[in-house]
Amino acid sequence: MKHTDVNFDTACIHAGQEPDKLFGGVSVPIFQSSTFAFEDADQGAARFSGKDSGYKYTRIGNPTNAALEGCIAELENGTAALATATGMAAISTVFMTFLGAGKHAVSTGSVYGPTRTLLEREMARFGVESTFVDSSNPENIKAALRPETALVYIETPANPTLSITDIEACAKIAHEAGAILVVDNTFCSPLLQKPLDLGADVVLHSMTKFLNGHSDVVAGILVAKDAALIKKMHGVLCQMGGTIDPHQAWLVLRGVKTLAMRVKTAMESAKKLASELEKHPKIEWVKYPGLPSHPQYELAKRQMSGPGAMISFEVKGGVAAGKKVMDSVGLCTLAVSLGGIESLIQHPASMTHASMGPEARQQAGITDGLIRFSVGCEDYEDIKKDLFEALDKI
Ligand code: LCS
Repeated sequence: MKHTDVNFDTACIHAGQEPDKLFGGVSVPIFQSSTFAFEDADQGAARFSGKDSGYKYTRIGNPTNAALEGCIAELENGTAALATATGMAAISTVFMTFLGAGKHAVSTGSVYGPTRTLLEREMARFGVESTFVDSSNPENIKAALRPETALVYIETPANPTLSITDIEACAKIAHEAGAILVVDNTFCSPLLQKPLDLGADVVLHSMTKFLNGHSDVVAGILVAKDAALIKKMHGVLCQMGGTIDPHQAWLVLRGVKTLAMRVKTAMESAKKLASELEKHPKIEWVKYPGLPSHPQYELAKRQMSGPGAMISFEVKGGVAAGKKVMDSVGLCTLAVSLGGIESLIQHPASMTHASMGPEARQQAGITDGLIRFSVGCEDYEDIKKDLFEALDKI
């Protein structure tokens, strides 16, 4: 049953899932099996030749993984999806599928640190060239295109600058140049942004974040409207080996059931916290897509159905003062990652984006004093009290 005729919150609970055919279990069973028995040798051969679509080996496909893929494909308004062991496994699969010696990629400069490092260092070893631009102005992407550009990669809102990129404009630019547009939708989740509807060819997530939402799983996913793109990436993933484990897939399925309520709760707190922070005397600046002071506030309103739960800010007194805040929080946890039910605070320049190096960070607008706050689902007053008491310690 497709769930396209129900509201998003309902689809989070049901999409891709039917009661189990054997016993009627309401929760999708965890098929914790690496391999699947064939009735006879002919059936085994038919499965490997593709004549029989039954399961054969979990690196290639598994029913629990398929339920999760069906669920996220529906939530993103795609037709097919491919779940991966981590978000980086999804990103490396898309790069290994659509890039190769002599090809060129254009990417948002401010992306998750290892994504940039993967393109800049590892893909470069295989003859792939990459150009990083401030994609908040799509003209910068256009200017960086080359005849050999095969892939345009954007992250919006970007980690950790929260810069916003116009997906529709980038899709047009990429397609005119014969390239595909890949969008990392991790910061929004499909509740707030649907890149495939805006023309993106592939949307991906670190499901470690909002989709799973409980800081207890690492996982990733790729989604497309064109199932042929997913088939191509599936072929590469099967050789590369970054398949998700079925137990992990089941945990994400369970997490997704509460996606809409978690993101809405965290976002309501983030909206209040961002405007309170902006007024606070010890704050230098706040970047949050829901504040009119955000440089792409109008675009964010148009492209996203809500401003999300991620806030970046800098305190007066720079890095030393920022460290004092991070060392002083109690309820909020000093840890990387984001999108969990717990509020998390971290320092990108020395943590998530340290691998980029100072020059790339400066070019991407990631200042040394930037603090990233992932607003969780704790009571708003408790979050505010904890953070504001930490600010008082400066
Ligand atoms: N894309 C984005 C936007 C991310 O923030 C991350 C991880 C990834 C992809 C990679 O996903 P993973 O392989 O970790 O599942 N971001 C992290 C962060 O900001 N702090 O810790 C991890």
